[in-house]
Amino acid sequence: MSSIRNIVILTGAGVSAESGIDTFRDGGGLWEQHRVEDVATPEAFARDPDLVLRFYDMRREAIQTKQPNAAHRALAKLDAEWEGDLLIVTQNVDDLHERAGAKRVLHMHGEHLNAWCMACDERPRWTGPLIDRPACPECGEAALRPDIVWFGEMPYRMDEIFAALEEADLFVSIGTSGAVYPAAGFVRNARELGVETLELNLEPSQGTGWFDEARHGPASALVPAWVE
Ligand code: BJW
Repeated sequence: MSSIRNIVILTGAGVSAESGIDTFRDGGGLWEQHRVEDVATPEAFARDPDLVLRFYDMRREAIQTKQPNAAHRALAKLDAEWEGDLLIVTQNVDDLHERAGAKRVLHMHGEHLNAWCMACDERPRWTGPLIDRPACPECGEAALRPDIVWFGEMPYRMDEIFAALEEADLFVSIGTSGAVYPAAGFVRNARELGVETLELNLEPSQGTGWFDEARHGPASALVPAWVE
């Protein structure tokens, strides 16, 4: 990596799989007879808020029992030691990158441990359930929803992500199927900008052909080996 100074790392559910957090598409993405595409939408929330809130309450509770794995720890070490620019853009809504010690993390699809108040637009830290419609600690309205980017909603901080890609020398995609846009398009954006690209994934992703290099295997082995 001698000629590399600025790095953008995209992570997906595969990086947390070995911590015991289910991925979306490996097992069919089913939960209570719904595909994630049918549960994680504003329309689903309007149609059946109890179903959607239970889905997220269950997962918010579960992630708090999980621990970072060797892939999270290797990325945190790289973040601590890398002197150039580095940005971990994660599609994951868990907090395992941060709990491993990473600082330069951007959650483009939101965070389980935040709620979003639809009345006052605040995003209070939230570790408990939302199903009982608790009051927003800022404005008192019972208008909290998960702070999660659903299908059809705009992912967060896209300007910062594209600015980082423009400055990058290396783009690394870890543990993501390449099925969900705009993240799935970052490898093409990077290629167009002349950025070197590397995939680290259990198996070839949908976009694997776009990468300059692809290595396949579990993130807990591939990521530490790449970081060393
Ligand atoms: C391992 C491993 C191990 C396993 N080690 N690896 C038609 C064409 C193009 C686009 C669209 C279209 N129709 C609609 C769209 C847009 C839509 C979209 O992409 N839909 C697709 C289904 C086609 N996207 C949107 O709506 C987004 N918004 C948007 O586009 O706004 C407009 C816009 C345009 C241009 C610029 C900017 C904005 C919003 C997307 C929101 C995604 N939200 C979710 C749900 C979050 C809530 C929740 O958690 O419930 O985010 S969907 C879900 O998928 C979640 C994930 O972050 C995301 C990506 O999944 P990920 O991480 O890749 O997981 P998996 O399961 O798919 O893959 C895991 C991988 O790991 C696999 O490859 C395994 O092999 C691997 N793996 N174990 C290493 N141990």
